[in-house]
Amino acid sequence: MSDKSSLMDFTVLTIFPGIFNSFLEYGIIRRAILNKKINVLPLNIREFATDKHSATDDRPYGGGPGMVMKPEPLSLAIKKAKEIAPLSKTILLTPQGKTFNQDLARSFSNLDGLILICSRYEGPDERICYNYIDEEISIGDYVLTGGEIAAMIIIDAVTRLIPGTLGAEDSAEKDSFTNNLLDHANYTRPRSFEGEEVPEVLLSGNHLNIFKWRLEDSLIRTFLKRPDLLEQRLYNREEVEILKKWCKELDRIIQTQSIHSSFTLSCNK
Ligand code: 21W
Repeated sequence: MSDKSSLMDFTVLTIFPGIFNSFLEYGIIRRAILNKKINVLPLNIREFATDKHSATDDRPYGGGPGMVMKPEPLSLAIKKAKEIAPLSKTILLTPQGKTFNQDLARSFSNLDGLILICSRYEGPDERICYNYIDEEISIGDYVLTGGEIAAMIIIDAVTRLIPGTLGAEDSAEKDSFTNNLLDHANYTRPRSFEGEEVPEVLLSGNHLNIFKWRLEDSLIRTFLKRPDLLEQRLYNREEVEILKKWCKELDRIIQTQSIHSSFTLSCNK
């Protein structure tokens, strides 16, 4: 059952197209390409250079360190990319962009294609941004040497959200961040490893109890590791019950604790 309309085009503009080779040869990305779910085409910006040295960069007007990406090769490369994949959205990867996250990945996964422009040096001549760019995206607040890894991250995160790219039992719906909960812990054989046992409930075969244990584990882990996520979500009755149970449990611990500390204080008097 091939669905041609769902093929997503990623056209990548870069001066280092070779960086993408191994990325495209493995795992889910490789399978998505083989199954015609995605198309990834790196274009070498240098091939669109207009001067005799095929220069893609030049010195900044106003002086200063670093080089700027020349506008002419980039504009020609973008025009070519739009010819190849006319319905694509054009994205400039830049530290100044909006921070990429799972919500953006989800909205990108519904598009016909993305043209991903990888900057190098100090980035492109600003005039490229005026008429050629739909959106500027960053992958986080740290400094890279160029946009290629950012492009791979976006291709990776978006591809696995395209229906049919993950294995049958592997579903993107239960992912962390899809519902603002971290994954529960996972265990496999052996039952005993370096003196640590697999939680008993997971061996019980009781699927309701296993489901409840995993939900509770997800909530605990999110509370401990990413409490910011818990504030962004809505809770169903079952989750509220789990949270109330902790409140009671913590309350009990606190009560006992305060008795001990007042005891300590009175001893020190
Ligand atoms: C890094 C380009 C630093 C320009 C002030 C003036 C794409 C990226 C990139 C890069 C500079 C992304 C400076 C997160 C990233 C990317 C290359 C500025 C120094 N400061 N997401 N000049 N982080 N980075 N150069 O770096 O192309 S998405």
